[in-house]
Parts: sequence; C-alpha cells; structure tokens
Amino acid sequence: MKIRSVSALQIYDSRGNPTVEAVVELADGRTGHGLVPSGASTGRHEAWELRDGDAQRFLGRAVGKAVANVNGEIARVAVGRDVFDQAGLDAALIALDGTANKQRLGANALLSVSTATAQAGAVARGEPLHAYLGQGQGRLLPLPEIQIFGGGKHAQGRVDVQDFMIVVPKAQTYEETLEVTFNVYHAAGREMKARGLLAGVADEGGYWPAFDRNEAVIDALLASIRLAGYEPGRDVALSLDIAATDLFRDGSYEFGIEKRRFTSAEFCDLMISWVEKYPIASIEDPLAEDDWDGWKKLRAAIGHRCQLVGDDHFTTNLARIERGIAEQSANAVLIKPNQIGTVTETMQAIRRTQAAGWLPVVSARSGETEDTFIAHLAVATNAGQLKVGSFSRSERMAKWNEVLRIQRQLGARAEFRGTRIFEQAGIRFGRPGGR
Ligand code: 2PG
Ligand code: MG
Repeated sequence: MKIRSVSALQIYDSRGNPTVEAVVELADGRTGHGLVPSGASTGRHEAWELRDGDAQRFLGRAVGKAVANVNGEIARVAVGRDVFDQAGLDAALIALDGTANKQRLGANALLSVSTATAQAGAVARGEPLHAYLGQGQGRLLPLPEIQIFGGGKHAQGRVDVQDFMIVVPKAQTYEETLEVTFNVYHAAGREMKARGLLAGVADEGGYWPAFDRNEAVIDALLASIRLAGYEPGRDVALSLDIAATDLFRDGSYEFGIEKRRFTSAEFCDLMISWVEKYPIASIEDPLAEDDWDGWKKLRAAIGHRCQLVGDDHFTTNLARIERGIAEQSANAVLIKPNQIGTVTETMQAIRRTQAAGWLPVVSARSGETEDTFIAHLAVATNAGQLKVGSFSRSERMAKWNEVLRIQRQLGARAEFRGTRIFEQAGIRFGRPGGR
C-alpha cells in the first residue's frame, strides 16, 4: 500500500505548547496520525526539537518550521513509498536530515511522520497498532509506574526530586495496579489537603507538595500508602525519578530547597542510603547524564536490589546504550521515541536493552498529547513497564486506558508479570514490610 500524501499541522500539547501532528494518507484514502510530545527536563544528548524561536509568537515555541519541513522536503521523500516498509522510510528520513541529532529538519518533524506511518500501516493491515508493530509477538501488559507527587522542573522546583511514583508488587493484574494506585493517589490528596500542604498539581498530574525537604515527600508517600490500607514494600513499592541532570551545577549536585550540595560520591551515597532506608524498587536518573563514574559505582553498589533507569543518561540513543551496557552503568533504559526521532530507532533501543538482559521502561513526556502510541509500543515489544505520569488528566489516562483496551483485544493471550519483571534482570528490590 502506497503513501499518497503527507502533511502536518501545528497542534498543542498538555502544557498548551505548540507541537506537530502529521497525517499520512494512503492510496485508498485511509490515514494514520502521529502526534509528538515534548519534555521539560530534557537531556543534552536528545535529538533536536525544532522550534521557530520567534519570540513574538508562542514565546518562541511555535513549530511552523517543523510543519513546513513535513509538508515540503519530508513529504517529497515519503510520498509513493510502501507504508509497510517502516525501516526503509525511517532510514530515508534520517538520511534526508543528514545531521547526527536531527537538527536540520527537527526530530519532532521526523517522528510525527514516522509514527503516522506506523499508524497508517496498522490501519492498512486492519490490525491494532501493537499487533502491527510487534508482528503479533506482543502480549505482555506493562507494569505501570505511576506518579503520586511531582516536583523538579514540572513543579517549578518546589521540591528537587522530580517524580515520586509507585509500583504495585501486590497486583496480580494490570487492573489491580490501577485500583491500588487510585486508592493511594486519593489518599495522598486527602492527606495533603488535611495538612495544608497542597500547592497544586504538577505537569504530569501528580500532587505538588510544599515541603522543605525531599525526604519529607517520601515520608508523605509512605503515609499515603498506609492510609490507603497497604503495606509499603510488600504491597506498594516506591519508584523515584531524581532527574539529577537538573540538579547538577558546576560539578556538584544541589538540593535547592535544602540548601545542600553534594559531590558525585556523596550523592551516590545518599541514593544508596535511600535504597537502604525506604522500599524503593526503581530509581531513574540518580546521577547526571554524563557522570559515568557515578553511575557505574551506583550500579555496582545497588544494581542487584534496585532498578537503575537511564533517561537523560541514555536518551534512547543506541550508541549511549551500547556504552552503558559495556561499562555496566545501569540496568534499565527509559524509552522515549522523541528523544531519538524515529520508530525504528526506538524499537532498536528496546531490543538492544532486552538483549543485554536489561529492562526497558517505555515513557511519556511531561508535555503530552492524546496520542496513545507508546501504550501500543510497550505491548508490541513486551517491554514490561510503562511510565506516563500520574493517575489524573486525560493525556495521562489515555495511555492507561489504552492498555485496558489492548488487554481486551489480546484476550487470553495477554500476560501480566507485574514487578516480577525485575527478577528477569536479577533485581531483588526492597525489604518485606518496608521501613
Ligand atoms: C522524565 C520525563 C517524564 P520530561 O524525566 O522522565 O517524567 O520528564 O518529559 O520533562 O523529560
Ligand atoms: Mg526522567
């Protein structure tokens, strides 16, 4: 089935910022759409997000150039191609851009067309997207990592740590994870309100607490878990995204709200002490993107008992993942399609992670859209984990809900391993009973 036309328009993400939607139209008139998300705590090694930079319009954030690139150069290369040749299309897009980080045409322009093509391919085959992408091999429903409190750049630095999330070892099914999360999320909201600590809701829908210490948020999370009737560690475990690249300035790590500075070695020790003290199953970006020595030290110290996920550290970039595997700097990789810019490269990153015995965590961005591509990607690749923010706001719930629909489509073939996925990577997290 041939691609008849490719076009784009400027739409808006969950922060109201402009972003790109591409439409790939097939010879028979059917279409696929690709909507691109946008990060706030971005890594230096991410593929380039092209914005117009005209301060008079949308504070420089308009995406008219990216839209024009889709309508012009990219459309000329894509039109007439076989929609089922995703790898061929993605290779052509990469070659057309010609730069190492996709800065000429913009990774947002390229990804919109790459995902729209995948969508159109699925439509043309008459298959759900997960089945099309995974060639029918996807059946593992992901373990959700769901945010309860948000901080960092998503809450104007009101606390330093960016994501305070939970995973649910207790859950035997995907639905049970959602029910437990609902209970913890609402208990946390009630608790914050009662204590007069609620400053608002952060970018990904988690509560935005007015605390003066980062560990006070962890304590509040543990209290919320108990309030909801669960035992921390045994029933519900913690998952943090430190987003430490944002805390790293002039060679040291800084907790702004606590007015504390740490060397890399001290920050590693702090992370180790948290894993000893709290029932933490996973930590993302515990160190800055290029602090390779710190990462290696941490992995050697706690990699057997805690998932260590590289986000800014790897940026879904195969070369960086290869280096991480060679140097044993982590044991898991956050997967964000817009960090790298094409569907093919994203899937390669997942496969390489899995081949190393590491765990991929498919992730949304803090600026999201109603697109549910990543829910399908997680199932298609049997990635095993999905992180899309909190348990509120439709751009988040759209993804959790899509997994429910996929589960129904899969029927008896669907599988849920929950936190048992960690054992696959030799990670035995936490202590029964928590603190
Ligand atoms: C992250 C993401 C999502 P952002 O750091 O993992 O939480 O944030 O999209 O701002 O990079
Ligand atoms: Mg992150």
